[in-house]
Amino acid sequence: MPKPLRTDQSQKLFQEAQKHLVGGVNSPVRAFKGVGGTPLFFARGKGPYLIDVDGNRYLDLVGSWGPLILGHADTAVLNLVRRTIRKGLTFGAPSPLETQLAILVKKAFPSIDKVRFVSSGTEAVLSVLRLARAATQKKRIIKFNGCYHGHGDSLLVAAGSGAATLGLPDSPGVPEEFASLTLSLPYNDLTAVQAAFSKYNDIAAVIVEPISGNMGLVPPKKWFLQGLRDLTSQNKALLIFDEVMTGFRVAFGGAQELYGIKPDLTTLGKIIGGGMPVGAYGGRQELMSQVAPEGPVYQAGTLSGNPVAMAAGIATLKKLSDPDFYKKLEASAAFVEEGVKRAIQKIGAEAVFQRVGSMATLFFYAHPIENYEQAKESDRNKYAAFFWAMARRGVYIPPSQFEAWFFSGALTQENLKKVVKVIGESLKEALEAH
Ligand code: KE4
Repeated sequence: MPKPLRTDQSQKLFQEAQKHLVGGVNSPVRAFKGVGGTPLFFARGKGPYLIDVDGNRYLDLVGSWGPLILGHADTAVLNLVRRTIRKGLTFGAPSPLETQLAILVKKAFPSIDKVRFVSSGTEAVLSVLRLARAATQKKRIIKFNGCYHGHGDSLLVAAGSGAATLGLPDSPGVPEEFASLTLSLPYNDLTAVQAAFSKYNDIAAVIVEPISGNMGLVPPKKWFLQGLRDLTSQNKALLIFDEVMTGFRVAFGGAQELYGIKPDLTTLGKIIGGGMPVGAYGGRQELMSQVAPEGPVYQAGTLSGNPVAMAAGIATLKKLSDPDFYKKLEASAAFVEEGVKRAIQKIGAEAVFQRVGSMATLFFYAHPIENYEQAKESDRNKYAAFFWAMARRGVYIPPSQFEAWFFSGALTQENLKKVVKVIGESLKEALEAH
């Protein structure tokens, strides 16, 4: 049995942080409400490792919630950022780096003719919804239960991720007039989408996580995405793939490459900033040309396209454009999946491991999870015990059942073997405790 985790420094820092920062954090899921205990404060990361302020070292399977597909402090990324930062931090004016990153994004996403960079995934989603409403002259939006698209008012309806972790899928402060224009339907339920289109003739768009990571990892049913493509086309609504998490994650061209579905609009974030704050939205010229200054749909941002953030994104996407990268990453994640499934079987655990590419989640649930209603039934006490059992053994997974794990290209075969071993031991410990 591993020794208890020393968290004195994290506790001290958390106490101080709570006096000045709301909940001591700058994003709710970091407060560890989903697993209890003191949130870990980190001092640094290098390659596959995170080191916390008490000196505990972890193999990191969170990767800052997705951006760090190359691992921490990647040399190529840091070098280009260093070279860029010497020339200044921001100009509030165009710089060549923005065009460079846009070209890299378009190379990976043929559905995108024009890109607009913003500073977060939330901002990308806010902007793309405004564009969709303007382009269709309709108001209603369809989303799916358990999917999280950032904290924009229209989207905080039956939201996943941190909202689900805190049990606040609908946030106070969102006027019911806004919420009433958002229909949230069960994920993987095409009948419900069909019924909505039969009932309403003012649906501007369907926004979907093509692979849901924000209720834990829930893949689309084989026919789900094509069904959404057909229904939106038939009903003159736009299909928006929110690929903030899946873009450059499950394939260089995201879920739309993996499944061969062409959305009308796409949102991106996380990996395209390489660890710096970047979001983006893009799509066909006829849609994007409606955005200011080409068109009347207004959207702006002081630090949009920030050169330093662009540099981190460029260095990251250049490394990802090596086709071998995803082959190796798939082999790593498949190795872990195979080991975990063996452990689940050996222990006879009521648990299921779901994975697409290098995104995965282990649910404490008896059979495969297809939607949020099922995800909510998973045993969160067991997950919390599992989280701390893993942390004590030096592996850091998301502090919430409703999040995806992310494997990075920095994990070596030796690291992966340790991950599999630790998961088996932690599963046993969590199940013995509950
Ligand atoms: P940001 O505003 O957090 O950059 O992106 C919002 C967003 C939009 N769309 C999808 C599919 C997302 O997953 C996210 C953000 N993801 C969460 C993690 N599940 C961010 C972590 C957090 O909230 O602290």
